[in-house]
Amino acid sequence: MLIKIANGWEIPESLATPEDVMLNRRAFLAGAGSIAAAGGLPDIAFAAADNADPTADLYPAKRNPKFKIARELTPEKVNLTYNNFYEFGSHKKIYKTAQALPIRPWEVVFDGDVEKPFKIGIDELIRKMTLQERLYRLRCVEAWSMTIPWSGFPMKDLVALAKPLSKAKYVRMETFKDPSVARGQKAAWYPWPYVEGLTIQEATNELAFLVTGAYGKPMAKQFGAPLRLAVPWKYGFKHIKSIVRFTFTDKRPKSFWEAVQAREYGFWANVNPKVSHPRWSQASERVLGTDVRVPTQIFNGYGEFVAHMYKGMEDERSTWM
Ligand SMILES: Nc1nc2c(c(=O)[nH]1)N[C@H]1C(S)=C(S)[C@@H](COP(=O)(O)O)O[C@H]1N2
Ligand SMILES: [Mo]
Repeated sequence: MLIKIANGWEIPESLATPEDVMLNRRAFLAGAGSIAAAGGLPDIAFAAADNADPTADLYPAKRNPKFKIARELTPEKVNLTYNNFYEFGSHKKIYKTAQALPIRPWEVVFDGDVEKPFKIGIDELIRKMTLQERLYRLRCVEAWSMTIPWSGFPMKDLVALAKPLSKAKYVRMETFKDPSVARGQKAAWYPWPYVEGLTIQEATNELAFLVTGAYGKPMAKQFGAPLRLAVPWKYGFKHIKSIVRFTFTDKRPKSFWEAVQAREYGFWANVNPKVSHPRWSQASERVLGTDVRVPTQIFNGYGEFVAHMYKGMEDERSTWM
């Protein structure tokens, strides 16, 4: 187990099944002030992931039991209607505007320090990989969290496909850029497109995961379809959405948020409850879909997988920002 079952808010992983999500959703929707009670959600929130998706037959993917969690899954409806995706607005209710994103055809470019640069269609890429499901927690730098059943494949499999040269030390990832569908990209004060980066060591860590689906089906556009990153020991902003390019490089990439405000959002962004954001504490987090706050954990509770990568850097504030 990653987390000892010690507190009342922790439940056994065996309860965190899709059925449980259904039960939770019912309980949540029955609760006072729920969105549904306020008049129902437009069906468009679920426009996700219907049978029209060319990879729909690959879901649900087999769950990998190695990645256990001790929290309930966030109800799908909560997750589908509370998102950060600045391309579609700087607020959390972007699920409707995000439906404008065309996710087929979708090409992904591999370039930089690789044996041979190439481009591949998303369906061909997904079918080269073996999909699995992992239950991961997500801790946003804004001090809220969710638990999500992602489907996808290990990033190390994608790195192997890319065949980086030994001089590559980092992988830089880029989101699509198309202000005609993503109106947020008309905001010229942001350095579009969204960019994120990892070291090659991080990208090939077994936790680093490329997400293609969620809740047992191809993922919804608001989650970052058709390809999004999950690095659960890092703050949410590292989880770049709707990726179109992987560039291997010997230079540390400057990420979108680092370019906006380097003092607040650094390259490493490893979760640490003891290192405050310059404007708020990171000691605890609001669990979306519930009314509880829980203590935040070092590396978001994933230290056993990742702490070794940061040996000797523990005292550097920048490791945590
Ligand atoms: N392209 C892109 N990726 C992004 C963002 C964004 O604005 N644009 N927001 C990030 C932030 S701050 C978080 S917390 C997560 C949110 O993912 P979710 O909406 O699926 O919860 O996506 C990350 N990936
Ligand atoms: Mo975030």
